[in-house]
Amino acid sequence: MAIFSDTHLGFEERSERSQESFDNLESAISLSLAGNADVIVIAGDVFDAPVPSHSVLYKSMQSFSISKRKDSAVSLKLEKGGISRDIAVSGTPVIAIHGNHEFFGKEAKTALDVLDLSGLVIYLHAGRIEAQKGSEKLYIYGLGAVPEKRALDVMAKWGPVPEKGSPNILLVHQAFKEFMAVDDEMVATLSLDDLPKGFDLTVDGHLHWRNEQNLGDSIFLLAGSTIATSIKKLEAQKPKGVYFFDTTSKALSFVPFDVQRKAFYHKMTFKDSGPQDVIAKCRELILQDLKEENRLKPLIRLNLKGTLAKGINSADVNLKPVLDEFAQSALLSVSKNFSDVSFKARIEELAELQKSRLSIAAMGFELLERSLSEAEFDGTFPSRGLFDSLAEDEIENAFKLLGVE
Ligand SMILES: [Mn+2]
Repeated sequence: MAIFSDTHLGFEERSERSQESFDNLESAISLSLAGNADVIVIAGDVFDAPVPSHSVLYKSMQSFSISKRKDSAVSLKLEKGGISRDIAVSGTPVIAIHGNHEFFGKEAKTALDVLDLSGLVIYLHAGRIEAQKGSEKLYIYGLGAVPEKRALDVMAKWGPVPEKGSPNILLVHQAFKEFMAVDDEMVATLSLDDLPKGFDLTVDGHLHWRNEQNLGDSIFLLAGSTIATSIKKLEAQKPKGVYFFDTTSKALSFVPFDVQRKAFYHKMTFKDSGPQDVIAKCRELILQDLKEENRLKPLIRLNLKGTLAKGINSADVNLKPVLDEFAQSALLSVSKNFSDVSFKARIEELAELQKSRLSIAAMGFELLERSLSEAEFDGTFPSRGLFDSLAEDEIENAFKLLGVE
């Protein structure tokens, strides 16, 4: 079985990366066929937009049609809501669940419904597929993305029960608490502990970096995306590609794409720096990234933090000449998060902790004061008022007290 996720077809439809999502899907399917996969599964966010344009839909269908180049010996049966029906198989079947990007209400038909009707993809949601090859059976359960707030309830209500004596796979597309940073806007209700028991492998999409983890006898796999969208540190470190799950040995392996765009992420922390220091450091890192062999223009993301010299503010650091200099050789993005802004982020982080029911009061006034001193504020602001505002979840008021708006 071949596994990948988050193909985000149509990503940046109008930029110079417009072909990349399709090229990578084609690479993923080609690798799957070369690896003799009987079935291909995708864990959601097949499309980047809930309503893809006709040309995105057309190109997607073209790319998926590659799966017809090699026949698989499996027969498939869909079981959902007490009904069971055979699915006609041609080529190597592709089974997909929807992600948060392509779901917009129970009643509406999604782009995946269109692909399902065309016979290019089998769209699975809140059901299971029995895949049979000779005397061997495999069960693939799938639950498309649901709003994070409801994920825990929906999972419990659906309550998939794995089939004894056969390998069982579960496909989901949700955030899991264990993988979320405190300051992340994606709030999770599910923990790994909430996963239904007895599955040999759970595949999760959504989080675009890859990770494999053993949970007792089962494996929890973050499949990762096939394309870098927003570049996070975790994502930049690992190449994109396809996983293979051997249903007999229960072993997982990974095959990277032959050609892929490299991504570099740099968090740089400055201290009392002037614009020239910042610019020089940025150039140095970009040049270093460009020394590597890059068959496609690499993505380079610079996250600038820390403090600038007295009297210098963020706007004084003009990176336009650097961006222009490397426009032909890299896809650069820079975010300037120097002290004032990062302080705001820190307050938001504290507010987030408060929301997650770790009360501000429990964390203590002390922690807040430490955070404030790290942010190098001059100590003339009303700490206690700020503390109270945060404890009452009055974030606007907290910003006001600090003059950060
Ligand atoms: Mn996604």
